[in-house]
Amino acid sequence: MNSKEELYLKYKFAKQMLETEINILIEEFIFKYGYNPVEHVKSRIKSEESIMKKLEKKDYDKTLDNVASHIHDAVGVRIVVSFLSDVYDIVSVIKKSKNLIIVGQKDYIKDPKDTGYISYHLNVLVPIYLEDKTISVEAEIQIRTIAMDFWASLDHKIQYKFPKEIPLDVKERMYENSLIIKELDKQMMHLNDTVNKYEKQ
Ligand code: 0O2
Repeated sequence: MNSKEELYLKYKFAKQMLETEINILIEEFIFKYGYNPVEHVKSRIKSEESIMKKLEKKDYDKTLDNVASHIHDAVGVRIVVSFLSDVYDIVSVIKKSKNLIIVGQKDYIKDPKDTGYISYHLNVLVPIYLEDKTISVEAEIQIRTIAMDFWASLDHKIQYKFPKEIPLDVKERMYENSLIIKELDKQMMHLNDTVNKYEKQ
């Protein structure tokens, strides 16, 4: 296996490649449809501390081999869009990319997690063209609306605040709020569709 430095260099290259590919796909979409569905795009390489915590949670030894085989989101990109339908438009654009290979997908919009977490995840292989060979690095793309992102940010903060056990009332209220978020996203999408029809008249 590579050294830690080599592994992180691969993650760095994969993040750069993925950012470029996603920016191109979004710009092409805007050119084609005359509409920008994207609010913002954020990318990151998972910190060593978070990677180690995740291995521990999954019951794996903290080895580089295990990082390479069991951490699927060391490189991550989050695309935040305006409306629910935009999530699926962006998913379909990414799936059509000739440069990315889809190796997994999780539709937590159709099947939210028990916590209430709603989002769409795509796992992709990103090609990296080195001097003497081409390698692939896995990355996770999270696509969600602003409302889903709002919920996930607070949930993330709560998880940090209560690393051992989240109080039951907090858990329950977050779950109830996720239902509100889901309904709000539907309402906003329908309202936006209605407004678009007015524009066309
Ligand atoms: P962080 O700090 O955001 O990076 P697998 O990929 O199948 O081996 P994993 O990684 O649990 O297992 O898969 P999954 O379900 O796709 O979750 C990966 C990431 O989704 C998480 O990464 C979070 O970013 C996000 N996520 C999943 N569930 C929740 C949730 O209940 N609340 C929030 N706020 N985010 C969630 P990390 O490494 O757990 O966290």
